[in-house]
Parts: sequence; C-alpha cells; structure tokens
Amino acid sequence: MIELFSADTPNGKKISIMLEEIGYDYKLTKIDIGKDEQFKPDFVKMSPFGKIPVIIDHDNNESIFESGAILIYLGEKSGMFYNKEERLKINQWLMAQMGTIGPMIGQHHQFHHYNPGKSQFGEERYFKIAKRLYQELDNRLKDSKFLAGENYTIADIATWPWFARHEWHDIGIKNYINLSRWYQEISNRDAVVKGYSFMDKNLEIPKI
Ligand SMILES: N[C@@H](CCC(=O)N[C@@H](CS)C(=O)NCC(=O)O)C(=O)O
Repeated sequence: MIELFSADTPNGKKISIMLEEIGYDYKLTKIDIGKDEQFKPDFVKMSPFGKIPVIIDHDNNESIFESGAILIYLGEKSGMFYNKEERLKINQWLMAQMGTIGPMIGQHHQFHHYNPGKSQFGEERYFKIAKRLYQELDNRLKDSKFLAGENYTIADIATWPWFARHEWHDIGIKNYINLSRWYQEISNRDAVVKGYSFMDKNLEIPKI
C-alpha cells in the first residue's frame, strides 16, 4: 500500500495519475501548503525542502520525495511506463520536465497568474520562456508520438499536468497542433481523468 502526501497542484497530480495508471491502491494524506503544513517537522523529515509530493511505500517503509524520483520508483516497481530499453530517452525528457519545464512554467504561474502587475520584468521574462517551451515541445511532438518516443511514459506523466493549466498561460495551446494532439490524447485516458480529480471529484480536465 502506498501513502501519497500531496496537494492539488501539477506536481501533486503527476503522482496520483501514475498511481491510477499502474492500478495501485493508495491512501491520500492531504498537505495544505496554503497553511504551511509542509513545514511541520514530521513532514520535513520525509521531504527536506518542505515540498509535496511524497510517498511512503508501506510494503518496505521507504519514504520518497521529489516527483521525478517517485515516478522512477513507481515505474521500476510496477514495470510500467519506464521500459528498460527506452530509459536513456525517458530520463532525458523526465529531467527536462523536472529541471526546465516545471520550474519555468511555475514562474510563469507566479508572475502572470498569481501576481500580475507586480513585476513587468518577471511577467515578460517567464511569458517568453513559457511560450518558447510550447514551441519546443510542439517541435518534439511533431517528430515523436510521445515525449520519449512511440510510447506513453513517466516523462509524459510528469509533463502533462503542467499543460493542464494552459488556460492560465494565455499562450493558446490550440495554435500548437502537435502539443494539442498529445495533450488531448493523454486527457482521454481514464487513469488521467481519475488522477486529475484526486482531490476534487468534480474537477474536469481543461479542454483545448
Ligand atoms: N522538484 C519538486 C517540486 C515540488 C514543489 O514545488 N511542490 C510545491 C507544490 S507544486 C510545494 O510543495 N510548494 C510548497 C512550498 O514550496 O512551500 C518535485 O517535483 O517534487
């Protein structure tokens, strides 16, 4: 049994989607990051930077922080969405999500969505970077069905939730036809629909 400590954010949804995809039973423990629950000593023991998501695998009492590490762990444990032969490619696209796509789009959320009008420099910088990422991923998905190749993998599971916030981005995902095709195909998966609404059963995936 896996225990997921999470909040309703793109990083949180990566793991609920993965757990639905691999069909594992899991128990959800909500961490209210708006109320600083991530800084409680018991949580920081598991997550040294005070960030969700975290899992505990109660089969072996391992606790794991960092969403990319959790996806790798669950991919190896289940033998799903992390094929051995494709790992070099999957790792590259997963690291690109962890190191570039997530942090940069996260800044775009901060400046453009949550705090407009506070910093023209920040708004312009991250809008431009986010727009570039839309184009770069559209280019990749022109040549490749999924990010790492022909198969849906943990790299897609890590990246998709960030584009599920496309309405916040004001970039116009529908103008990026390959990115839209990929977004829509993943949105249609039952496990993604369930994992997306893991904290609010009425939450629907934003359409293009
Ligand atoms: N690199 C981390 C990032 C996790 C992260 O930024 N989590 C955010 C929510 S999406 C969080 O816990 N924020 C609370 C805080 O920073 O105080 C991962 O992918 O697990």
